[in-house]
Amino acid sequence: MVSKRLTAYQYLLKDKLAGDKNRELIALLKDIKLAARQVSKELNSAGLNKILGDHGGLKNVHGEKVKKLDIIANDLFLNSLENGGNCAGVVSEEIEKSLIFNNEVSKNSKYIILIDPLDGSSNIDVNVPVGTIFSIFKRSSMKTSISTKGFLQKGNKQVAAGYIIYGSSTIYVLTVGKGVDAFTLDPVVQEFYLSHKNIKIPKKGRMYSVNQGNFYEFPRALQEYIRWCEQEDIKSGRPYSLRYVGSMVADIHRSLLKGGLFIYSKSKRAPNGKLRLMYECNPMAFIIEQAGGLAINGEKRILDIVPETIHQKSPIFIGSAEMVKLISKFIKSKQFN
Ligand code: FBP
Repeated sequence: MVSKRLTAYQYLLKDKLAGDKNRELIALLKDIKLAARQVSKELNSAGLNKILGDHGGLKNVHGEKVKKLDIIANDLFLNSLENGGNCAGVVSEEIEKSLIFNNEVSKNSKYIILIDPLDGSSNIDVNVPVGTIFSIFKRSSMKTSISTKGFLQKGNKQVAAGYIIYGSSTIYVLTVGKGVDAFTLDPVVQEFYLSHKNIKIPKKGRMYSVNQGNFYEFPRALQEYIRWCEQEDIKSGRPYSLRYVGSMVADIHRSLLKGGLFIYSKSKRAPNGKLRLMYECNPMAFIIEQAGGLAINGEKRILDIVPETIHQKSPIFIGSAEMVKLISKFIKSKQFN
């Protein structure tokens, strides 16, 4: 019996990105899938190949220790994107400056990409799901060569965004602005097949996700929201369950499928939070909004933030629409600084 499953490529070609004008974007997404398969393979046997642990004492532009697998993932994505010839430049969490591809093919590409090659670094060595997050824009002009400024576009200008979660399965979640679909990697055929079509995030959930270890650093509005989640109230289904993996991709993926609210707030130690607007918050906000959820920074819609720098941070409250609306009420009515 021949399987009628559709690969990610076939599904996009037939459905979400039908038509010749999208061929270059489909090809760019293929380059991303190639690197994702390579990263998945490296992660699956990392313990056997001495690639766990820190990369010497190296620190990235955020002052965070860099893992060997951060570098391996970064190299695999850059290699596939540069040699694929379907993107003109990249901003990566692991590189301080933007990288412009000047080879004959790439320089005429109309797309640029911002990427977190391996999200959830603190979980890499302990076999807890980690991921890759990416955000794709069109170049603001084909007449001029691109510069770092060309990457500083509002999130509502994204043409595609996605993540790959390397967990018990390797799953690739994608939006091209027409809803959200997910594709699961068949490890034998090494192909991503459509497994979840037109995903809708539940309007309401019973799980909240926050690093509660920072509780006393949080604004009072958030402290009060967390206390509210813990209180017993049959009618509203409280107490809610606290679920925090510590990999944004894993915490967002659970919220997308089961409903819930993911929070990485500002705090006394981190006045702008920790997560990066351009390659963590923006792509996740585009995906969750396309699935029917919401994403704010505490004051405004993440996708409406005007970016100033490529590695800037932003607080984020993202997930089921009713839960984001409620925490937004807490923030408006209580002290949030
Ligand atoms: P990177 O690993 O890409 O730097 O990502 C940041 C991250 O690991 C997120 O995945 C996660 O949500 C958050 O940091 C966890 O931070 P903390 O340990 O402060 O709770």
